[in-house]
Amino acid sequence: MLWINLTGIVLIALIIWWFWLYKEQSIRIAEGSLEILVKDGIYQPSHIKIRANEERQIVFHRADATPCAEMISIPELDISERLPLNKKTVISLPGLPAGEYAFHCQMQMYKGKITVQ
Ligand SMILES: [Cu+2]
Repeated sequence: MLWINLTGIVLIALIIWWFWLYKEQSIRIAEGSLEILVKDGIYQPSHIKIRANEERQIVFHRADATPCAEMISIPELDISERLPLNKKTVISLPGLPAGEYAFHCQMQMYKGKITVQ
């Protein structure tokens, strides 16, 4: 019985740890540009942070041949771009007001978000 409880505690700790780690994967673009890899159904990194009112560039590197990965759009910014396979596509962001801006492929299977602070 004690053993089962211990296992449960370890499992819960692992889950908490995983979620904590997962959240920490957001990346801040301090200046210039950042590359995002488009592969295996996820953007890596998928959550980026930038400061408000500063221009930044995001370089999308598409390494997934499925049609799903072909487009990138940021609806709030009216940005929609085709990503050629195995090439890098630069998306320039203007200085933005604080907020959250989602980006995704046309089917919304790839998902990411930009937090502007
Ligand atoms: Cu898709």
